[in-house]
Amino acid sequence: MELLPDPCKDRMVKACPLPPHKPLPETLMYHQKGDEKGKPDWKMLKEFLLKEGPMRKDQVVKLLKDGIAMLSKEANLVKIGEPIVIVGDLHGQFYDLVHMLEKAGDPQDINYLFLGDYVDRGIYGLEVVLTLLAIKMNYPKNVVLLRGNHESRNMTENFTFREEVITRYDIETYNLFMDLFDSMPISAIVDGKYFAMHGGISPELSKLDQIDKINRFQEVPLDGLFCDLLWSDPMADEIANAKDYIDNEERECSFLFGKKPTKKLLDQNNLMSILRGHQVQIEGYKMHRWDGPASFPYVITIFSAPNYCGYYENKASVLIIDKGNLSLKQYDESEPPYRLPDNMDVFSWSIPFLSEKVVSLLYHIVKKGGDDPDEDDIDIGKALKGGTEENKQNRTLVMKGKVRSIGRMNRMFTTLREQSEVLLQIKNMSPDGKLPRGLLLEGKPAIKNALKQFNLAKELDKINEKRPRKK
Ligand SMILES: [Mn+2]
Repeated sequence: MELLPDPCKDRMVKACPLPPHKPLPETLMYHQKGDEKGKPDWKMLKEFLLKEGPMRKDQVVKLLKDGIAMLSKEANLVKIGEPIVIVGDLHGQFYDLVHMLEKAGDPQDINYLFLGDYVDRGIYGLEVVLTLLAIKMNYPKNVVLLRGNHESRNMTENFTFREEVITRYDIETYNLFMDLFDSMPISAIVDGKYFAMHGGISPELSKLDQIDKINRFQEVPLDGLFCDLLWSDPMADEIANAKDYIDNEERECSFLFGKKPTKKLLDQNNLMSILRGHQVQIEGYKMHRWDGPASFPYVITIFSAPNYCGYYENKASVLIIDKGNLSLKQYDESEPPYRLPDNMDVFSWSIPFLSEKVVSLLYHIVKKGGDDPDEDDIDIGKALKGGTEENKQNRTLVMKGKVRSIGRMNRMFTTLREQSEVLLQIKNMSPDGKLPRGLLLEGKPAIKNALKQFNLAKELDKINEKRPRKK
């Protein structure tokens, strides 16, 4: 393994391999012989992308076009059997996806159902989608990629994925990603017993065959059955028994669904439970047991992005169904090796250091000798007036004034640098890059308790759960 050069012997991460500088040749990206000939070598591609290897535009375009052709053939409601791993929201956290795949099992041995929200928030949406496509191309019947509410123009424009694709490629590539999202199926039946989708059920849904009548090859509508399947949420346990459906105020679209309509739909279609993602959970999952703590859950929420947005400190999990048994696999976050704190670019990261050093250099040049400018009470006004006979003395005073302001600037830069990592972290959570108001004044939240941190993150991030208004 070729490692990054370390001429000063001070590299922090010594085991960091050299990122590939050339795209993967076609002969390595695609299997060349046997039954797999012509299919993407997804393990090779995954390893290459893990090292932050670059892909040419035509390689991305080919994967997307083949993906669109493959996904377009599927029904709106796909059927898949067990043993199976069910994966919730990933949100561009590619290193966590790879870690999960290692933990949960090779797709050649076990089926996979992904519940959507592959992109936005995290910065590796492209890697997540392309790797999942490459896996599905190898096992088209054993891997299902459902569409989440973030797989849409509306969401990717308001969050980060559109920018991610346009920065790395162009608008044409972005439009192909959108065509791919339009072709993703919207729900699944697992093992004939579980009804899976990204969001939840809809007041418009009574029979499952209604789903296959939807025209899914379009942007997710603002209301109706298609919208609800990707956007609705289950009610909080305390109120789930009281109401059927109520408006989903947190999302500003779709509904919250309660126990009665859920039970009715499950009973009528001979199903056990609803499996869905869409909501971050501190343990990576939630069992919505609306008949009491010992009962079988009506709904299971699965969330598979650990330490969501780098701030929630939540665990992630996947649900495994094998021989009729349900089990959960939990995992923590994996650090991307090539990233500066909070995905800062090298300029934003280093400018505070640079300014601090330059100012401190200036301070020492101007200061001359050993006197501390803060100790003297300098009358700058008098110094600036400067009569001719006092000229020499006044020049010294002016100089001292300058030294003192540089000293102040120096301290400001130090504070700025110390605070900038924390502030950037919080800034990354809001899609428009704006800081939540009031937070700057409070400074760094000195919270160590994970639950408190989780609840704080959820509260600050609430605005991002809403459906963005049309521009
Ligand atoms: Mn979602």
